[in-house]
Amino acid sequence: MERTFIIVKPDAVQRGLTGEIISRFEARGLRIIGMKFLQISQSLAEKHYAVHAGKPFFAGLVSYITSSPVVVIAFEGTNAVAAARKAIGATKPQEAEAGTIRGDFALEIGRNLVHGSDSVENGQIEVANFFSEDELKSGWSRNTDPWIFE
Ligand code: DAT
Ligand code: MG
Repeated sequence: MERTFIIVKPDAVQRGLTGEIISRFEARGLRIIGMKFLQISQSLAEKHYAVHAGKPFFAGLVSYITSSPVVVIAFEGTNAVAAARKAIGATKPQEAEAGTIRGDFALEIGRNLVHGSDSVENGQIEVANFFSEDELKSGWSRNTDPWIFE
């Protein structure tokens, strides 16, 4: 089953939007396989955002993501990566459609509330960066699964 990695970012936790954001993915049908509340270290932030190292916004991005606790979640489901990205909306909140998390709750790129993996490969890598395999309940089943997965 495809996996994706979500961060409910510091601004979302501080603003009391944690439940709202998790519920968007849960209601879509994605199945939680791991979830933790933690403050991301400098080194883990730099690893997670390594693709952006050297860009002008990198220092601010690392400082923001490490500034306060976050909720990290591993989800699995059919097309989990694309489904979560659709629910999140465009990187720049002013371009995000209404009905998406960023389109409904955010205004600025540096306070865009939520991270979601951008490819199936990165989904695997990011889940592994934040969770050990024994912290994941991969493949557990919900009684509702036959009503979500065909
Ligand atoms: P996304 O979070 O939608 O996957 P991304 O991977 O391109 O976007 O960038 C990661 C984060 O970095 C993004 O959520 C906000 C920040 N960011 C990206 N581009 C930026 C820019 N041009 N100026 C400021 N922050 C930026
Ligand atoms: Mg990204």
